Formats: sequence, structure tokens, C-alpha cells
Amino acid sequence: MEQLKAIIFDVDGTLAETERDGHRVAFNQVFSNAGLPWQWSAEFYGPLLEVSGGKERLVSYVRQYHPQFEPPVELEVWAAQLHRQKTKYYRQFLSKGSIPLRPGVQRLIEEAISKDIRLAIATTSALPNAMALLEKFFHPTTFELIAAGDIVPQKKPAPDIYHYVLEQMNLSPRECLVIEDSQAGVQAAAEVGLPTLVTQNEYTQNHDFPGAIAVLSDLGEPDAPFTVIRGDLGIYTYTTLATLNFLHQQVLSIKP
Ligand code: XBP
Ligand code: MG
Repeated sequence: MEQLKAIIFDVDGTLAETERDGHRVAFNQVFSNAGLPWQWSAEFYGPLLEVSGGKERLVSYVRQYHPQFEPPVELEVWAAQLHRQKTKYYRQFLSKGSIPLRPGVQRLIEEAISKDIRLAIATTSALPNAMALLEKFFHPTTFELIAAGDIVPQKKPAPDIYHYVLEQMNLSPRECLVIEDSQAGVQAAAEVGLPTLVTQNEYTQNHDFPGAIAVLSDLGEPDAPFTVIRGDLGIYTYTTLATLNFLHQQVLSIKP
């Protein structure tokens, strides 16, 4: 019988609510530095998140909302330049410590380490951005593999990043559980047969998440239980390794 051997975490929206108060604010800062009258409100940013990847999101935004805009160089090159500056600001915001981890994340990761569960990261974020968060909250050896950004040709919802993690760690999908916050992430994982637990957030609460084993408000804490949006969580009110094993058993009971 396959056992749960590894947990693969998404970063943005899953480990921490980085989008609204981190990435978005950093984008607005570089727009203003560049003398552009563009500012993304928290509400406006929601639909923009349908495009994964900061560079890709910026290119898509310009094409849709400012088709007349003429950058000094090719649009993709210009977006990559702006994105490098945005990375600098994003890292500064994180170092100021204004973005905490989501409920239950630190506790679950510590428990997983104590029980020799292998841990990995699979994110669409650029590596320096993902590292800014990880270095702030975790020991360098916490995650066996950090798969981020342009390490693969196509970003979520393409399955490339999850495929890469499985290959690098020599794991089969049914030995793992993914924790994600978005439909694009669930789709990417599902395409390689990886089961996913969703912890939704303000930007993804209207997503359907077909294919997820369960959908929760967050991982929960002993004194702050999660809300079950969908799925069978048995007796559990917050996520521990026992909870993940309980969900994993449900996955194994479904024939591959
Ligand atoms: C979320 C993303 C990222 C961030 C911005 O990634 O799509 O692009 O919005 O980060 P995930 P960058 O949920 O997979 O962690 O600007 O570094 O791309
Ligand atoms: Mg995410």
C-alpha cells in the first residue's frame, strides 16, 4: 500500500497571503516609479490573477487594458525589466515582516519534519520572491526541493512544475499530497495525477476546484478550526499529519 511520503506546497496564497499586500503593492510601486498612471486596486487585481506569473500577468494586462502603450523595447523584454524591479520591492516588503504565514502552516510543516515526511515547494513565483518568504520563516533544510518560476517552460495551470518535482524527487503521484489555493494550481497538479487539498483565500473563494480531494478555509489551528467547504474531514477540525493521512487514504481508495 502506498503511504504518504511527501507534501508539496504552493507558495502564494497557500503559505501566505502574498498577493494583495505583497505582489500587487510592489507592482504599483514600479508603475509609479516608471511614471505610469496605472494602479491596481485590491479588487481589480483579483481577475488579473487568472494569469500565473508576474511577468506574464503584466504583459497580459498591458495587451488588454493599454493596447496603445508603446514600450521602449519589445513588450516582453520591458515587462521582464519592470518585473526585476518589482522583485526588489516585493523582497523589501517581506523583510519588513508585514506578511505572516497562514494559519496552521508552520505547525503542520514542523510536524511533517518530525515524522520524516519529505517536503517540497512548487510555485509559479520567481525564485527570488519565493526564497524571500521561505528564508524568512523556515530553516534552509526544511524543503528538499524548491521548484519555482522559470525553472520549467510553462507555468500553472500547465503541469510542468509538478512533473518536475515528481521527477527530481523520484516520487509517484500517489505517494504525495499537494496543498494549493487556486484552480490553476489544482489543475496543474491533477494533470500529473497528484491529489490536492485546497485552502482557499479571498481571491480564490469563487473557484470550483474540480478534482480537489477537499476544500478548506485554511489549515486551521487547535483554537481556530477550519471551515470545511467541501470534502470528508472526519473528526478533524484542524490539519495535522493524521488529517492528511486520512485524506490520502481516500485518494488510495480510488483506483488509479
Ligand atoms: C502565484 C503567481 C505568481 C505571483 C507573483 O504563484 O502566479 O506569479 O502572483 O509572483 P503560486 P512573481 O500560487 O504558484 O505560488 O511576480 O514572482 O511571478
Ligand atoms: Mg497559489
